Amino acid sequence: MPDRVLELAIVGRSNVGKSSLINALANRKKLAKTSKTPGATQLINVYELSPEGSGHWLVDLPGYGFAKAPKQELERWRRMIEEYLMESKSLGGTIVLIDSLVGPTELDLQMVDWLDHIDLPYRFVATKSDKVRSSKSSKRRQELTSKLGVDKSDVLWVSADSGSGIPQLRSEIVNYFGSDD
Ligand SMILES: Nc1nc2c(ncn2[C@@H]2O[C@H](COP(=O)(O)OP(=O)(O)OP(=O)(O)O)[C@@H](O)[C@H]2O)c(=O)[nH]1
Ligand SMILES: [Mg+2]
Repeated sequence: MPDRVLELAIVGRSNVGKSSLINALANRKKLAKTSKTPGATQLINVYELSPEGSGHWLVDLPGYGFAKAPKQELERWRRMIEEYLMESKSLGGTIVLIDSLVGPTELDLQMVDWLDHIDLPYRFVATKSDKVRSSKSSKRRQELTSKLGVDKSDVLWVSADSGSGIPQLRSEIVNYFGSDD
């Protein structure tokens, strides 16, 4: 391990597109395992930004929510995610993913409350923007931001499939890590 590490974790409901987003950011197809079936990511996976040894880590977490797993497994994941978010000393912030089409779920709102409670900063990113028809886009964006209780400009809309919004998110991430130097 490098002497000093700074982490940025990707948080969100199972199937919201966390692992796909990491692949899009890295411009790789199969770096992080993705799946149509919720529960693809079952461990905490760490991706280091270049150069090797930079200590700048993007962290892919298992998702909360409707993963088709035995109750005991779900509970184990929940504890793993919560313990990681609470206890990692080098975690500086999170990206909270919200599905553009589904909008914030009860569990998403609970997670945000909890992040506020433990005082961990977050950035909202809405995933799968390609799935929202352009005629519905402005209404959908308004609904999503008002449910989150934030301004329009507080949510970045991205699509891992079309690549829309990815360059902006990539540059925000570079800035986040850059401010560490
Ligand atoms: N249309 C569309 N589908 C997407 C996009 N991003 C992810 N998906 C699909 O959504 C499904 C779930 O994606 P994952 O990246 O595995 O989701 P995850 O959040 O990592 O899921 P867990 O690991 O189970 O927590 C897959 O079938 C992806 O192909 C996107 O931008 N657009
Ligand atoms: Mg995943």
